[in-house]
Amino acid sequence: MKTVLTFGTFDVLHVGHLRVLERAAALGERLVVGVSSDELNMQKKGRSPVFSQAERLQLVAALSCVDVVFLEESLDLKRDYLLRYGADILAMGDDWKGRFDEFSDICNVVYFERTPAVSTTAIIEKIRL
Ligand code: C2G
Repeated sequence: MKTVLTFGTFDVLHVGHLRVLERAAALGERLVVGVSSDELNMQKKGRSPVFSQAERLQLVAALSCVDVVFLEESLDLKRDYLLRYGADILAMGDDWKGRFDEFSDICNVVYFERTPAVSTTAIIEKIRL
């Protein structure tokens, strides 16, 4: 049974998130998703997510393509997470292209094209107007 792992914040869940998760799930039999903690998001993006980590975990876990969710608490623990969940494949959007190639010694690393013209930032802006 092939396990696929992916990471992300998945704030204000949208179709770009869904597509990358569905494509990742299609690569194997079990999809594990590391959802960034609120604190990690603050470090990565300099702002708090709109939805809390508990809400984001709940939303991602409810998707039919997702089998397991866990809280990603540090960017430096990727290798530990991959080993802990027995990942055969690490799948990420291509905004991270090349950034995770160092893990190709323990799993296959694949990057998917991002869905164009949809982003959490754009949605926040649209609502704000
Ligand atoms: N994504 C996508 N198309 C979009 C928007 C997002 O394919 N229009 C993908 C991203 O490429 C990523 C996933 O959806 O693979 C989650 O996106 P984010 O929530 O923005 O994730 P990010 O904060 O970049 O976290 O350790 C790495 C991270 O935690 C990634």
